[in-house]
Amino acid sequence: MFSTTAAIIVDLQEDFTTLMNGALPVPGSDEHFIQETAECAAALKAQGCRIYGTIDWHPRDHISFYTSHPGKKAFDSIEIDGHSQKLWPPHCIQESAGAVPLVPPGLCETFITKGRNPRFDSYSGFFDDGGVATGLDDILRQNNIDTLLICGLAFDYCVKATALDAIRLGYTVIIIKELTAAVDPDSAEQAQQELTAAGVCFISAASLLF
Ligand code: VGL
Ligand code: ZN
Repeated sequence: MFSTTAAIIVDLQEDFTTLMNGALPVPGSDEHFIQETAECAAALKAQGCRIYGTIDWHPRDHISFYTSHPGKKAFDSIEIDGHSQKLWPPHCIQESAGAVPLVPPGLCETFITKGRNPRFDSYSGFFDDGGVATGLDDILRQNNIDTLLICGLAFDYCVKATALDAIRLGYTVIIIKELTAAVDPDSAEQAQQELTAAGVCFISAASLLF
């Protein structure tokens, strides 16, 4: 029944979790959260839903790291090419333990990497800030996917950006709200409003599992 639906698990990686004491831990990303996500995704997969993962995959000198901007601190914001960029602690460095996805082996068909270009950030799983596609849209189209269930980290950054791009690309987008967690409650509230205005729906995990 889920033949044209895919689930996208966004950036469920060690560095974003409190469970693994990550470099940029998102509040609420504890053992229970990781387990619930794995269970829900496994149940969806058993019903024919394809599961994909995105992973943040940064070089050491990535533009989003405060360490790449002398004199700046973590969580400062700077202007880059006319947009505001938040500066993060170094996280999800390619090949490092912190970049490892916390998803059971074999659950995801593919992991789509993003944020590989040192000059551009990429909150969205579809395009980086320079407009370069990650390949996720092509993969979904090749598999006749028209509807996306989205969960993962962080709700107010990468989940939001991925969902908004998905809407622009013409997908029906449903966020599994309790299987997301936000960096900050204020930006989460704003994200919720933006997503709703864009036509994104919200659903509980329980209502997907019969
Ligand atoms: C993310 C901040 C920096 C995310 C990635 O996955 O939401 N947030 N890089
Ligand atoms: Zn990042």
